[in-house]
Amino acid sequence: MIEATLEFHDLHPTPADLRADVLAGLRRRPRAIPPKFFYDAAGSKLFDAITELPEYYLTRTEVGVLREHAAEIAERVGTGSLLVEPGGGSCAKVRILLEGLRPCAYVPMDISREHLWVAAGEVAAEYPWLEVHAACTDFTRVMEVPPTAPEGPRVAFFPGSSIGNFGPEAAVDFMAAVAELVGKGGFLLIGVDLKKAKAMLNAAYDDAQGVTAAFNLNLLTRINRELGADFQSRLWAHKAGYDEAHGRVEMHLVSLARQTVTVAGEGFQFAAGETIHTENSYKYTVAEFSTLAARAGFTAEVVWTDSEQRFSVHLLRATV
Ligand code: AVJ
Repeated sequence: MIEATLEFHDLHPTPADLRADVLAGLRRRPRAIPPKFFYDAAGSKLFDAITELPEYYLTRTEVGVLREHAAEIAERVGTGSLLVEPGGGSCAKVRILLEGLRPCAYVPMDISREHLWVAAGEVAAEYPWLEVHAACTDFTRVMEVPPTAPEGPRVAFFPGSSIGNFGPEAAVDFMAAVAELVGKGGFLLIGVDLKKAKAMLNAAYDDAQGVTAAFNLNLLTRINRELGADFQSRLWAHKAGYDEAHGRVEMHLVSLARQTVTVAGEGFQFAAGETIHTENSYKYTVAEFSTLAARAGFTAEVVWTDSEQRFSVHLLRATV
């Protein structure tokens, strides 16, 4: 009988960051709060519900591409690697890769502590041969392999088009940090959503059931709870849409009235119609993304897409 192996590391406490980033974001014009703060326990659950919506084609399309090419991915990457997943969250997609890759260890990193704890425990129980070294961290600040993890050729897995939350320049910086993490010859397997008709993008971020709206509005509930704020949900609305000029879907929270909100003791005035920008989701062509990857020190080994060219999965190799 093999014991499940789960090591849990808290690399980074987050409450102070929430306060500083939210206050700075509300003082700024236009006002903006970083999307990483969506993922408290309720937000992580709402995001998982989004991935199952009929309009949110991203997850099921990417899963299809990964399944179709899992054998080739394993062949190209080889077994025995150290598999690192920044933003591993619910650790769902990695299951497609585990049997083929047979990594020496899996390192999911996520900002959502409870969510990561549960998900990493499930992976460890399901794959008794696998060492799991989970790290609770804001990977946009601290991206380190925990000291208990074994050595092995490193492979980073960054699915879901999470890269789209960064602007192009920040995406290059992030991927350059990943290149450093995996080292020369290391791999990055990354999912990137593709540019497409506006109607399909708009529907994916403004679903009929209102789950994405609840996900966006949950940010205010979280801020109320954790920063002692007094946002009233009924005075705010979800707004999302594709901005062709920037090549990104923007999400905002719209103030439905002229109002004052107190956050951590500080008063903020909002005009009716004023927004808080909560997320960008950049969309790329395969060529555009390959150019960014090259600037970060990666070359494309292979790029796969689904038959309708909705979503791409790039297998990149670090050259520096
Ligand atoms: C997890 C960042 C990839 O941008 O599509 C889903 C988050 N926001 N619906 C995305 C999200 C609204 C998602 N990422």
